[in-house]
Amino acid sequence: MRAKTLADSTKQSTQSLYIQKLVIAYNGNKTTEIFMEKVHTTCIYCGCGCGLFLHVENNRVIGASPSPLHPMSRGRLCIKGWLAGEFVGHPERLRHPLVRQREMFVRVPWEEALSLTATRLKEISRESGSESVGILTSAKGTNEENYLFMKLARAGLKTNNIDHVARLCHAPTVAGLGYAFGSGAMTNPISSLKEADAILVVGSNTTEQHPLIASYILKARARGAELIVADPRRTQIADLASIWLAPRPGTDIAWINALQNFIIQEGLTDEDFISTRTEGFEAVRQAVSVCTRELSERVSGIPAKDLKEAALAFGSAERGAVVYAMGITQHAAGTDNVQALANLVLMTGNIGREGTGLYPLRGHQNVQGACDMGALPDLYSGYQKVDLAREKFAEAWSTSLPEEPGQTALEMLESALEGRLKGLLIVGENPMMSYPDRTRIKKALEALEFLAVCEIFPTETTDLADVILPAASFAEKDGTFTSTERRIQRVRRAVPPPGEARAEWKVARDLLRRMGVAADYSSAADVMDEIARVTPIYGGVAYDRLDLKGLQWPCPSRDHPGTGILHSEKFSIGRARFRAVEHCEPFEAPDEEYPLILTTGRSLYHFHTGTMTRRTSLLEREVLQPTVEISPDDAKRMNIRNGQRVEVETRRGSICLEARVTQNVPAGTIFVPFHFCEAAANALTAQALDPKSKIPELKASAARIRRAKG
Ligand SMILES: Nc1nc2c(c(=O)[nH]1)N[C@H]1C(S)=C(S)[C@@H](COP(=O)(O)OP(=O)(O)OC[C@H]3O[C@@H](n4cnc5c(=O)[nH]c(N)nc54)[C@H](O)[C@@H]3O)O[C@H]1N2
Ligand SMILES: Nc1nc2c(c(=O)[nH]1)N[C@H]1C(S)=C(S)[C@@H](COP(=O)(O)OP(=O)(O)OC[C@H]3O[C@@H](n4cnc5c(=O)[nH]c(N)nc54)[C@H](O)[C@@H]3O)O[C@H]1N2
Ligand code: SF4
Ligand SMILES: [Mo]
Repeated sequence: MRAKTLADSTKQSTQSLYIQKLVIAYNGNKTTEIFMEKVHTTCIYCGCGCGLFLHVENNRVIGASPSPLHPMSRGRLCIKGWLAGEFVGHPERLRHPLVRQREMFVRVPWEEALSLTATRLKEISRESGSESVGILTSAKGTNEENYLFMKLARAGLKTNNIDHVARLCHAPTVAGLGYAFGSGAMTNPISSLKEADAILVVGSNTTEQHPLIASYILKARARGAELIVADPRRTQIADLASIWLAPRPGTDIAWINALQNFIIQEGLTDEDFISTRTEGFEAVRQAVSVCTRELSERVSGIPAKDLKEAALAFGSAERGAVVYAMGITQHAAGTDNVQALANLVLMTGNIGREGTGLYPLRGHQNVQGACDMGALPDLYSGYQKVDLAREKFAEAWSTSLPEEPGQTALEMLESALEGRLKGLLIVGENPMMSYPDRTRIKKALEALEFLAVCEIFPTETTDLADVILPAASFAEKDGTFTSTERRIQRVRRAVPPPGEARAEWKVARDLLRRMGVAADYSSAADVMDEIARVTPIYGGVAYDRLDLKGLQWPCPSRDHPGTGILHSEKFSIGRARFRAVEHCEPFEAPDEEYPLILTTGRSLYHFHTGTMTRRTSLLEREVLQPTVEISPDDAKRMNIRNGQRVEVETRRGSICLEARVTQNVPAGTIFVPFHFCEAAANALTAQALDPKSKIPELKASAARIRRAKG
């Protein structure tokens, strides 16, 4: 008998766009039926926000595949997306609530863990004041979770001490573009990039960190668009560029101002746009008039002729777009860096049209959403200021709310060191690995009287907790994520959580109730309904509207289709604001003792502190061990060979790892990714903060390197 092909024997038993049930009947000697389900959801890793299906068999995730109809990813995923399901079923998942008893973690019922968390935080707040407690919430969590933890801090604990890793990421964007445009969000949809005639990419390793966004940039490049990349390292996107500018880390304002000066001199500004849609240009014109290309060359190391070429290419483009990420924001001058780029797109009139715009690439898959939900010490959901919106929220939640803005993430930990902050709840962050100056962070967390951590895996941070609350992962709960293009998309429960692990919207709800705040939610959709009621930019969002495409905010009402391009007619603040900025040296300049600049970041295969990607076999196989990138010149001078073990040291600490000698970093700069606990980059970094946004300078520290002993 002819063996049946898979096609013969595959029946689609139900077919909806979101959940496809397949019955595969294998017809060999006997018939075996396998039930497989494909559940449509959103990738857990980066801010691109690709759509994918999780494949489920016997209540286990067995794989993932791209969503062909997704408006941005269109049937494509990067390698992390294809493997996004693997960590879900990992045997090390946290399965039960745990409480520390005499240096041991002991399993306790949920009731006990929740009551202990609520009681301890409330007790501390009663005894030492509400500013002695705080919450760090998660850019890995859903919007609904972030909203409820924001509510828990404000309504439950009566504090505005609520923040999350956006503080280490795009806080300068929220502050800088909030001032310049009235909104810190990406101005255009990702797809708009393919229509640009010139794209300037600054401090973004786009092909590795935002692969799907890179695909749109490369589409424009293939069409003949100019691609200018400014990165001290020769990244893949720098390699593909028409012009590569390699500034010394921490010198971007110097060259961006000089670029603007040349654009102004050449008459390449958009005078009409400047006069009708902006204010404050004259001050910028004056400030940059002294920034010559020669001066920029001395400060940044970028040859004057390359800068001229870049200025002509960008300035003469009909549609110019500017893309940036951590190379711009993670500096003590982060907010000024962002403003410098805002000045550039404003003076060239590159805003509000297809193919133009300013693209801050949000990192975590839901860091945009966590900010939108008001997991920030000075803002409620939808960027409503604490002082202006307090009464509105007090009425909506039928409770009293705190007046003073709270502390930012690093300020909270600094308060802990000083004994002022005593109780902390951390939801889905791993500060022991991701925050700068690890020794100091450890001291701060150890100084707390009470620390609760809600996580999916044991981490360096859960090690220090008094209570560990096991969370459901993205594959095990309902909710929404908002991607970097402001696209609010569904996350769907595909499998049950392991053991007793729970979706955090339930955890937050139960903590709210224990603190006497009404929390009447029976599903994540109920939470979204409340978000929509109190958050004008999410006003028209409801689960029944979030089909395969999601919705881009602002979406103020049920009949509003969502917004692709922002600021097309006018800015929410009326006119956009120029602000003059000037270069100042990074907090820690290299010197005789520490002659190199250490810059830190990421690689394609791993995500941050590695909790998920280092539990994904194919990804872990790609990068066998941590390395420090060093230029051939420096390596020769310091007698270091490729593959040798070296010690990298700063004034904060030292780590040992393998040297990778490469032309891709310039002489004088070394690069270490922060994924690896065995060589934690944040043992080296400092807590030098940008005064405007309180982001730490993670991209420039003075360092030295030598062959490791033994
Ligand atoms: N694979 C993977 N993807 C990710 C992540 C991950 O961990 N792994 N994380 C996500 C998150 S949260 C984020 S925020 C993004 C980050 O995405 P990116 O910001 O693209 O990544 P980074 O490696 O932090 O830094 C980007 C580049 O900045 C350059 N740089 C350093 N200093 C300077 C400087 O002073 N000036 C300029 N012009 N450039 C400089 C570095 O050489 C580096 O190539 O990635 C997201 N995507
Ligand atoms: N030196 C240096 N340091 C940096 C940076 C840098 O470039 N250089 N970049 C900074 C930036 S941009 C960022 S965004 C931060 C990232 O810093 P973090 O956000 O602290 O890093 P992650 O490893 O992504 O931590 C997220 C945690 O959430 C957990 N998790 C995943 N899903 C869930 C869930 O559904 N629920 C719960 N409760 N937990 C979950 C994961 O296991 C993981 O431990 O690092 C910052 N630190
Ligand atoms: S590009 Fe980002 S969102 Fe898309 S599959 Fe890769 S990690 Fe996931
Ligand atoms: Mo980030």
